[in-house]
Amino acid sequence: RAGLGTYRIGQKVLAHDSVISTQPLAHEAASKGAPEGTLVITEQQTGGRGRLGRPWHSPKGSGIWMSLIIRPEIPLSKTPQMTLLTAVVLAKTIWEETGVGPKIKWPNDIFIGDKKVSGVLTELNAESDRVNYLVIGIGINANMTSEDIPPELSAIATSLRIESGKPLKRIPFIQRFCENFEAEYDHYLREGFERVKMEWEQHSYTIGRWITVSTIQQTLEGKAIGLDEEGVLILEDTTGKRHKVYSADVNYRAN
Ligand code: BT5
Repeated sequence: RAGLGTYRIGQKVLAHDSVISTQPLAHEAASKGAPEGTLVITEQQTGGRGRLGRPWHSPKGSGIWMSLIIRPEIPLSKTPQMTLLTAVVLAKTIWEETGVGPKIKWPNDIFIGDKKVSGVLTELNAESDRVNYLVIGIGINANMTSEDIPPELSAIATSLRIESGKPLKRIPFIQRFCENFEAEYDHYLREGFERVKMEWEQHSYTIGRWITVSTIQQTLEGKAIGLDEEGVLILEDTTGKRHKVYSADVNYRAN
C-alpha cells in the first residue's frame, strides 16, 4: 500500500509500547502545541478508560488503542457532533477494510451484530466558549480471539478478527481510518453536519428501536426516530410526544 494519503490527520504519530491510557498523553501533547491530526497510539493500556470512569480492556498487541488531537473552530455546543463523525468514519473504515458491516449504537459504540467491537471517548479542552482542542479516544478490538476476551465481556464484546474470520492488518487499517477521517472532517468543516447526520442514520443500530433513557431527572421510554440537525437523538414516546436525548445512558429492549 502507498503511504498515508492525508495532509494532517496521522501525519504526526506518538507511538508507545505500554501506557496507562493514551488520553492523558494526548492532552499533554495538545497542551504543549501538538498540531491538529496528531495521533497517540499504543500496543497496550494498563488503565484504558471509557465514559463515566468505566474501564476499557486494552490487551497487548491485539487492539488499536489511539487518541487523535483535533482543533476544530466550532462552538462548544457542536462538539458532540465530533463523536458522531468519528463513529461514521469507524463504521466506513471497518466495512472497507474487513467487508463486515458494522452498526453505530448511539452515541459512541460500534457494533457488529449485537456486540461491541469499538468505542469512542471524546474529551474537550475549552476556555469559555472557545474550543482549544478535542482528544478523540478510539478503541478497536482488532485481533482479539475469543480467548483474549475476558469472561465478563464475552457476552457484550467481539473483535474484527472474530467477525471477519481473518486477522486484521492494523497499519493499513489506521492509514485508511486517517484518510477517511480527514475527508469527512474537511467536508464537515466546509459544509456542516448534514452529511454526517445522513451517514450516521444509515449506519444506525439505534434508530427504529425502543429504548429507555435514564437521566438524573427522569426515565424516558420510546422509539428512537432519528437525529435532529444538531446531532441530538429524537425519541418518540407512546403518546407520540417527541423528546430530545442528549448524552445519557441508553438502554435497549427488543422491538
Ligand atoms: C467507550 O466507553 O466505549 C469508549 C472507549 C474508548 C477507548 C479508547 S482506547 C484509546 C483511548 N484511551 C483510553 O483510555 N480510552 C480511549 P463506554 O461507552 O463507557 O464503554 C465502556 C464499557 O464497555 C465498559 O464498561 C465495558 O462494559 C465495555 N468494554 C470494556 N472494554 C471493552 C472492549 N475492549 N471491548 C468491548 N467492550 C468493552
